[in-house]
Amino acid sequence: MYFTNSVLALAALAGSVSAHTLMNSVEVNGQDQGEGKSTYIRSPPNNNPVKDLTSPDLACNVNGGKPVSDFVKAAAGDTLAFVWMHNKPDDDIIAESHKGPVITYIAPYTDDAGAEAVWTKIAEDGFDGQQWAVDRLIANKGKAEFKLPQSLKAGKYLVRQEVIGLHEANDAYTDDSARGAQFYPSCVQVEVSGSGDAVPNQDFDFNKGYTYQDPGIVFDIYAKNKTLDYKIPGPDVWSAAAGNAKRSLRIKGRVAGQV
Ligand SMILES: [Cu+2]
Repeated sequence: MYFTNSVLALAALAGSVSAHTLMNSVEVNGQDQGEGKSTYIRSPPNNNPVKDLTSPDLACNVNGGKPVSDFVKAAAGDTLAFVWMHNKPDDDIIAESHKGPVITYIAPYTDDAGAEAVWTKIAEDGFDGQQWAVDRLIANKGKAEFKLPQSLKAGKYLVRQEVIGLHEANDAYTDDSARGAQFYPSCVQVEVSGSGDAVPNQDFDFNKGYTYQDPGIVFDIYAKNKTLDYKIPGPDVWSAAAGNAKRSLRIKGRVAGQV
Protein backbone atom coordinates (compact mmCIF):
# COMPACT_ATOMS: atom_id res chain seq x y z
CA MET A 1 0.00 0.00 0.00
CA TYR A 2 2.74 2.38 1.02
CA PHE A 3 4.70 1.37 -2.07
CA THR A 4 1.72 1.98 -4.37
CA ASN A 5 1.07 5.43 -2.92
CA SER A 6 4.72 6.35 -3.23
CA VAL A 7 4.78 5.29 -6.85
CA LEU A 8 1.66 7.31 -7.59
CA ALA A 9 3.06 10.32 -5.78
CA LEU A 10 6.34 10.03 -7.68
CA ALA A 11 4.48 9.65 -10.96
CA ALA A 12 2.43 12.77 -10.24
CA LEU A 13 5.56 14.67 -9.31
CA ALA A 14 7.36 13.53 -12.44
CA GLY A 15 4.40 14.62 -14.53
CA SER A 16 4.42 18.09 -13.04
CA VAL A 17 8.12 18.78 -13.17
CA SER A 18 9.05 17.25 -16.52
CA ALA A 19 6.70 19.01 -18.88
CA HIS A 20 8.38 17.63 -21.98
CA THR A 21 6.77 16.70 -25.30
CA LEU A 22 6.28 13.79 -27.71
CA MET A 23 4.89 13.43 -31.23
CA ASN A 24 1.69 11.39 -31.33
CA SER A 25 0.23 11.50 -34.83
CA VAL A 26 0.22 13.05 -38.29
CA GLU A 27 -2.45 14.74 -40.38
CA VAL A 28 -2.32 14.85 -44.19
CA ASN A 29 -4.38 17.72 -45.63
CA GLY A 30 -6.30 17.80 -42.34
CA GLN A 31 -6.96 14.03 -42.30
CA ASP A 32 -5.86 12.29 -39.11
CA GLN A 33 -3.65 9.29 -39.96
CA GLY A 34 -4.33 7.60 -36.62
CA GLU A 35 -1.99 7.21 -33.68
CA GLY A 36 1.51 6.97 -35.06
CA LYS A 37 3.59 6.15 -32.01
CA SER A 38 5.89 3.25 -32.91
CA THR A 39 3.68 2.63 -35.97
CA TYR A 40 4.82 5.24 -38.49
CA ILE A 41 6.76 7.37 -35.98
CA ARG A 42 10.10 6.05 -34.68
CA SER A 43 9.00 6.95 -31.17
CA PRO A 44 11.40 7.32 -28.27
CA PRO A 45 10.45 5.44 -25.06
CA ASN A 46 9.46 8.66 -23.27
CA ASN A 47 9.12 12.42 -23.72
CA ASN A 48 12.58 13.34 -22.43
CA PRO A 49 14.79 15.75 -24.36
CA VAL A 50 18.13 15.10 -26.07
CA LYS A 51 20.76 17.65 -24.95
CA ASP A 52 24.09 16.17 -26.02
CA LEU A 53 24.89 17.48 -29.51
CA THR A 54 27.38 14.63 -30.06
CA SER A 55 24.76 11.93 -29.47
CA PRO A 56 23.41 10.00 -32.47
CA ASP A 57 20.01 10.40 -30.76
CA LEU A 58 20.07 14.07 -31.84
CA ALA A 59 18.97 12.96 -35.32
CA CYS A 60 15.90 10.79 -34.64
CA ASN A 61 15.89 10.48 -30.84
CA VAL A 62 16.26 7.26 -28.83
CA ASN A 63 15.10 4.31 -31.03
CA GLY A 64 15.77 6.45 -34.11
CA GLY A 65 17.59 3.55 -35.74
CA LYS A 66 14.67 1.16 -35.30
CA PRO A 67 12.41 1.15 -38.38
CA VAL A 68 8.68 0.88 -37.68
CA SER A 69 6.09 -1.01 -39.69
CA ASP A 70 4.13 1.74 -41.48
CA PHE A 71 4.55 4.81 -43.65
CA VAL A 72 2.42 7.93 -43.84
CA LYS A 73 1.28 8.18 -47.47
CA ALA A 74 1.27 11.70 -48.89
CA ALA A 75 1.68 13.46 -52.23
CA ALA A 76 4.23 16.15 -53.01
CA GLY A 77 2.51 19.47 -52.30
CA ASP A 78 0.33 18.07 -49.50
CA THR A 79 0.07 19.91 -46.20
CA LEU A 80 1.21 17.81 -43.27
CA ALA A 81 0.64 18.53 -39.60
CA PHE A 82 2.78 16.75 -37.03
CA VAL A 83 0.81 16.58 -33.80
CA TRP A 84 2.55 16.84 -30.41
CA MET A 85 1.40 16.10 -26.90
CA HIS A 86 2.80 16.22 -23.39
CA ASN A 87 1.62 12.79 -22.16
CA LYS A 88 -1.68 12.11 -23.88
CA PRO A 89 -3.60 13.53 -26.86
CA ASP A 90 -5.21 16.96 -26.43
CA ASP A 91 -3.40 17.71 -23.17
CA ASP A 92 -1.33 20.86 -22.55
CA ILE A 93 1.14 19.81 -25.35
CA ILE A 94 4.31 21.20 -23.71
CA ALA A 95 5.07 23.53 -20.81
CA GLU A 96 4.74 27.19 -21.78
CA SER A 97 8.22 27.73 -20.35
CA HIS A 98 9.73 25.61 -23.17
CA LYS A 99 9.87 28.50 -25.64
CA GLY A 100 11.80 27.95 -28.84
CA PRO A 101 11.64 27.08 -32.55
CA VAL A 102 10.00 24.20 -34.41
CA ILE A 103 12.07 22.98 -37.37
CA THR A 104 11.39 20.32 -40.02
CA TYR A 105 13.90 18.35 -42.08
CA ILE A 106 13.74 15.54 -44.64
CA ALA A 107 16.17 12.75 -45.59
CA PRO A 108 16.04 9.81 -47.97
CA TYR A 109 14.64 6.82 -46.11
CA THR A 110 17.21 4.87 -44.14
CA ASP A 111 16.95 1.94 -41.75
CA ASP A 112 19.60 3.50 -39.55
CA ALA A 113 19.44 6.35 -37.03
CA GLY A 114 20.05 9.16 -39.52
CA ALA A 115 23.10 10.40 -37.60
CA GLU A 116 24.95 11.39 -40.77
CA ALA A 117 25.04 14.05 -43.52
CA VAL A 118 21.64 13.29 -45.10
CA TRP A 119 19.24 16.05 -43.95
CA THR A 120 17.63 18.99 -45.73
CA LYS A 121 15.56 21.69 -44.01
CA ILE A 122 12.04 22.08 -45.43
CA ALA A 123 10.35 24.33 -42.85
CA GLU A 124 11.16 26.45 -39.83
CA ASP A 125 9.38 28.67 -37.37
CA GLY A 126 11.17 30.74 -34.75
CA PHE A 127 10.30 33.99 -32.98
CA ASP A 128 8.05 36.50 -34.75
CA GLY A 129 8.68 39.46 -32.46
CA GLN A 130 5.89 38.48 -30.06
CA GLN A 131 5.50 34.72 -29.94
CA TRP A 132 7.72 31.68 -30.26
CA ALA A 133 6.92 28.71 -32.47
CA VAL A 134 6.23 26.77 -29.26
CA ASP A 135 3.57 29.33 -28.26
CA ARG A 136 1.94 28.77 -31.66
CA LEU A 137 2.25 25.00 -31.25
CA ILE A 138 0.31 25.17 -27.97
CA ALA A 139 -2.30 27.56 -29.43
CA ASN A 140 -2.70 25.23 -32.44
CA LYS A 141 -3.46 22.20 -30.21
CA GLY A 142 -0.05 20.65 -30.78
CA LYS A 143 -0.15 20.80 -34.59
CA ALA A 144 2.91 22.06 -36.47
CA GLU A 145 2.05 22.38 -40.17
CA PHE A 146 4.27 22.48 -43.22
CA LYS A 147 3.93 21.70 -46.91
CA LEU A 148 5.83 18.97 -48.72
CA PRO A 149 7.58 20.70 -51.65
CA GLN A 150 5.51 20.37 -54.83
CA SER A 151 8.62 19.36 -56.79
CA LEU A 152 9.78 16.71 -54.27
CA LYS A 153 10.75 13.46 -56.01
CA ALA A 154 8.53 10.49 -55.15
CA GLY A 155 9.96 7.94 -52.75
CA LYS A 156 10.39 6.91 -49.15
CA TYR A 157 11.71 9.47 -46.70
CA LEU A 158 12.28 10.19 -43.04
CA VAL A 159 10.74 13.51 -42.06
CA ARG A 160 12.22 14.83 -38.83
CA GLN A 161 10.54 17.57 -36.86
CA GLU A 162 12.05 19.00 -33.72
CA VAL A 163 10.85 21.27 -30.99
CA ILE A 164 13.70 23.04 -29.21
CA GLY A 165 13.09 24.23 -25.64
CA LEU A 166 15.38 27.19 -24.94
CA HIS A 167 14.26 27.85 -21.35
CA GLU A 168 17.62 26.67 -19.91
CA ALA A 169 19.67 27.43 -23.03
CA ASN A 170 21.52 30.45 -21.67
CA ASP A 171 24.00 27.80 -20.44
CA ALA A 172 25.57 25.25 -22.76
CA TYR A 173 24.98 21.60 -21.84
CA THR A 174 28.77 21.09 -21.88
CA ASP A 175 29.17 23.77 -19.18
CA ASP A 176 26.27 22.55 -17.02
CA SER A 177 24.70 19.20 -17.88
CA ALA A 178 21.66 20.07 -15.74
CA ARG A 179 20.91 22.86 -18.22
CA GLY A 180 21.28 23.52 -21.95
CA ALA A 181 18.87 23.57 -24.90
CA GLN A 182 16.35 20.70 -24.90
CA PHE A 183 15.89 19.01 -28.27
CA TYR A 184 12.77 16.98 -29.00
CA PRO A 185 13.44 15.39 -32.40
CA SER A 186 10.94 12.94 -33.86
CA CYS A 187 11.21 11.06 -37.17
CA VAL A 188 8.24 9.98 -39.26
CA GLN A 189 8.43 7.42 -42.07
CA VAL A 190 6.72 9.02 -45.09
CA GLU A 191 6.11 7.59 -48.57
CA VAL A 192 5.71 10.42 -51.06
CA SER A 193 3.98 10.16 -54.45
CA GLY A 194 4.16 12.65 -57.31
CA SER A 195 6.00 13.43 -60.52
CA GLY A 196 8.56 15.94 -59.25
CA ASP A 197 12.28 15.53 -59.62
CA ALA A 198 13.73 17.61 -56.78
CA VAL A 199 16.06 15.59 -54.57
CA PRO A 200 16.86 17.06 -51.12
CA ASN A 201 20.52 18.02 -51.30
CA GLN A 202 21.68 19.94 -48.22
CA ASP A 203 23.52 16.95 -46.69
CA PHE A 204 23.19 18.42 -43.20
CA ASP A 205 24.57 16.41 -40.26
CA PHE A 206 23.11 17.36 -36.86
CA ASN A 207 26.14 16.15 -34.90
CA LYS A 208 28.40 18.43 -36.95
CA GLY A 209 26.04 21.26 -37.87
CA TYR A 210 24.52 21.91 -34.43
CA THR A 211 27.20 23.24 -32.09
CA TYR A 212 27.58 24.92 -28.71
CA GLN A 213 28.92 27.96 -30.59
CA ASP A 214 25.60 28.33 -32.43
CA PRO A 215 23.70 31.43 -31.14
CA GLY A 216 20.46 29.61 -31.96
CA ILE A 217 21.38 26.83 -29.50
CA VAL A 218 23.06 28.71 -26.64
CA PHE A 219 20.66 31.62 -26.27
CA ASP A 220 19.04 33.69 -23.50
CA ILE A 221 15.31 33.88 -24.24
CA TYR A 222 14.77 36.12 -21.23
CA ALA A 223 16.81 39.00 -22.69
CA LYS A 224 14.12 40.84 -24.66
CA ASN A 225 16.46 42.66 -27.04
CA LYS A 226 17.96 39.32 -28.04
CA THR A 227 14.75 37.52 -28.91
CA LEU A 228 14.21 39.84 -31.88
CA ASP A 229 17.50 38.64 -33.31
CA TYR A 230 16.97 34.93 -32.74
CA LYS A 231 18.52 32.93 -35.57
CA ILE A 232 17.06 29.46 -36.05
CA PRO A 233 19.86 26.84 -36.12
CA GLY A 234 20.74 24.77 -39.18
CA PRO A 235 20.84 25.67 -42.89
CA ASP A 236 18.38 27.95 -44.69
CA VAL A 237 15.14 26.35 -45.83
CA TRP A 238 15.80 24.35 -49.03
CA SER A 239 15.05 26.35 -52.19
CA ALA A 240 12.49 23.76 -53.36
CA ALA A 241 10.55 24.45 -50.14
CA ALA A 242 10.88 28.24 -50.35
CA GLY A 243 7.18 28.66 -51.14
CA ASN A 244 6.50 26.82 -47.92
CA ALA A 245 8.73 29.22 -45.98
CA LYS A 246 6.91 32.23 -47.45
CA ARG A 247 3.71 31.11 -45.83
CA SER A 248 5.36 30.59 -42.48
CA LEU A 249 5.18 33.08 -39.66
CA ARG A 250 8.94 33.20 -39.70
CA ILE A 251 8.83 35.84 -42.44
CA LYS A 252 6.64 38.02 -40.25
CA GLY A 253 9.24 37.38 -37.55
CA ARG A 254 12.02 38.61 -39.79
CA VAL A 255 10.06 41.77 -40.56
CA ALA A 256 9.36 42.27 -36.88
CA GLY A 257 13.04 41.76 -36.15
CA GLN A 258 14.03 44.37 -38.70
CA VAL A 259 11.56 47.05 -37.58
CU1 LIG B 1 10.86 19.67 -20.70
